[in-house]
Amino acid sequence: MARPYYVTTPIYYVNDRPHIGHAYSTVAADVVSRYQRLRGNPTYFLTGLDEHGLKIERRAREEQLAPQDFVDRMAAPFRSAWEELDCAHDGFIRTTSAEHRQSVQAIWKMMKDRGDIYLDDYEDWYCVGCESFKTVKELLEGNLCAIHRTPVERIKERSYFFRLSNYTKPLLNHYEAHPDFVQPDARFNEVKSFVKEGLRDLSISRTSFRWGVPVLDDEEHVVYVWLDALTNYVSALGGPAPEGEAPLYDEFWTSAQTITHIVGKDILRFHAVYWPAFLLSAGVRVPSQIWAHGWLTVNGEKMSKSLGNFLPPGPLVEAFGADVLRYYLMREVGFGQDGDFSHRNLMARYNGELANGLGNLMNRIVASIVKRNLDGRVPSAGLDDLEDADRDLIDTAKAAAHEAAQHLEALAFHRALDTTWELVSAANKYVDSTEPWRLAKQGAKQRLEQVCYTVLETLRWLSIMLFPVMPNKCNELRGQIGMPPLLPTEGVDLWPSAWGGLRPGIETRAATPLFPRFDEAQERSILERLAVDSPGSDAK
Ligand code: ME8
Repeated sequence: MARPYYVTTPIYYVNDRPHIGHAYSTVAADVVSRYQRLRGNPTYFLTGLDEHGLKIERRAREEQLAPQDFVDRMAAPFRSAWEELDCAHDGFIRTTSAEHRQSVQAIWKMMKDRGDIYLDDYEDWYCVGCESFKTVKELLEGNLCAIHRTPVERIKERSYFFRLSNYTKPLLNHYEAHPDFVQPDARFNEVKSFVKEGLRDLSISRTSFRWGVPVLDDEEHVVYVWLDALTNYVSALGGPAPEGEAPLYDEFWTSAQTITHIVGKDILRFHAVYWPAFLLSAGVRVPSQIWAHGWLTVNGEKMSKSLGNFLPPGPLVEAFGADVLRYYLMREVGFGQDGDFSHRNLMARYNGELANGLGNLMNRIVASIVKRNLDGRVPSAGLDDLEDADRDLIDTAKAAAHEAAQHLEALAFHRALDTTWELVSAANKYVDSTEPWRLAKQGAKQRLEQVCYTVLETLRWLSIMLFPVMPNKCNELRGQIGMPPLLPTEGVDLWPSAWGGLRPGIETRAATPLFPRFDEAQERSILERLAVDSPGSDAK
């Protein structure tokens, strides 16, 4: 049965270049989409750019460019960053596209027809950094935005309002009926408390600048940038549209099994309160889940314009390769928790887990034992001759695959990798205890074959379990054990469950180590190239 899965990232503001925080959300969404595809589910992965609003208009002016020229120029680095990181999105939405503009106007009309939009005077505080209105309660002393620590602006103008206050109850009902609507749970509680206090109507248009989608039938106004931006999730699929008119929208929105919006915790309120309220008003289906991940610091420090320490992903990909960076991002910090990106921890995990763990397992068996003693071929091994140690490793593999799948379904990437690494360690221990080199020396051929087969088949399982996170390394690994690259196919579940898929007799192809270990001199030179100072300097 087809279970269409739709996963999205936030659409990033194009006022700056992509950094490791953006990469974090985008890699997570790519891992989800690759996992769903492996399970045979029709999957659509959307990312894109938020190109309207006062913040962008001002940045364009600073650069002395027309806003459209500015956003066109800024879109390229985002596209290439995701390409470099192997984030294989199906759609890349830009809010300045004509299709998007039509969708925003269509949603506006649906909300208006419902009687939820009215014109009034507006006077309040506004933070351009957040592109959001602020109540006095939310401000720091001196009228500073609590997030950006910059002065908010007083706005007094005629504005269209959305009757958000009418949606307090419907939203609370929706939360009650969908206990997983927001993840993690602690964040969901914050959202519920905020809504329970009662919602104020929301200003959804501006007249004091032009860079946005014009309001239908009143071109003096442009649509509030968050209503514009949130609509991207449906506009990218051709919606909202009557059934049959937009096949992607029918499949991945209206009748999708799961719609997951991955966002940072900074923009949870927009996604968990405003967006479902807009959709309820427009009579459009609400997404299944908003997953708010935590905030990354870099080497112990907040990334900020004033510190000039926005970390771009490009040089890291150059130094370590995309797969290693993806692995580190998914492994280091529990998804949902705040955490730190540390060059030194990346290096430690590379050497400890990838080179010494998985890479070593590969080398010991494929490049060494199988090549030297078994003519480089996958041996045959009967299930009848299994010993306890073999059975234990097979059981560990089965349990790990089952658990890792559950964790990936729940976007607990770090847990999926923990579980998978328990299998890597168990396999290395198995090699230590069965001592295949001794079996070879003793001429215990049958036992040697059994041991090698068990490890090779474990490696095949690992090549699937790790594929969502490290697609290239997994295909390299598969090549070395004589398997073709993984080709996810709709309707075919490729997740490992039956032992013995590796066919005896096929030729292994030991090649360069998957994860060559960095010695101290190499470590130093990489860190120098990445402009990270001497040891310990990033532990602040
Ligand atoms: O908010 N740690 O765009 P934005 C983790 N255009 N994630 C981070 C991060 C960090 N230090 N910094 C950024 C916007 N992110 C709106 C979104 S959606 C309809 C409109 C990630 O360019 C995280 O996902 O400010 C965060 O929510 C997003 O980038 C903010 O990107």
